[in-house]
Amino acid sequence: MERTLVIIKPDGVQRALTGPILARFESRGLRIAALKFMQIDRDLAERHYAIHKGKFFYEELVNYITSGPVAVMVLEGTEGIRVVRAMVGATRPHEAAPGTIRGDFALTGLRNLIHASDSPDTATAEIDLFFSPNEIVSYARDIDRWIYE
Ligand code: FUP
Repeated sequence: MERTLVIIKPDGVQRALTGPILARFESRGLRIAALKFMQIDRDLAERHYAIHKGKFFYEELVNYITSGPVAVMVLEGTEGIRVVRAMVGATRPHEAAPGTIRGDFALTGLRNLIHASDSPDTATAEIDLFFSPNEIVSYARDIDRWIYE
């Protein structure tokens, strides 16, 4: 079981795609371990995107992620980080393959709908940034025996 952090970005919320995107992850078999709806402030955005500080797109990126409410979640499953990244698709929406979330719902520029952790180290740090340990729930679902052999 691997946990990953997913953010449905302001364009995803504004376009009423929170439900459809979350449904894809649930249908795949991933389990929701934490979920909240919030507005990211500048301080949190700067910490989340610290790796991009100084890059030409940084200011726009921080402005975008703070521009409206987001849905933030921890998803878990086998190879969860890699599986979720594959479902999300390429960073640039116009390059994202059909069948991916970005390839099916996004078209251009920064409006790429969703963030997902890209490695185990990043996932741990990002989960820590958005959730305290007592907000993350460990549980089993009855359907898990039909998903996991
Ligand atoms: P991703 O992991 O696919 O969300 O992409 P990154 O974490 O590398 O980048 C975070 C955000 O920065 C992307 F959503 C879009 C933006 N970005 C650019 O605008 N230009 C770039 O060259 C790289 C990233």
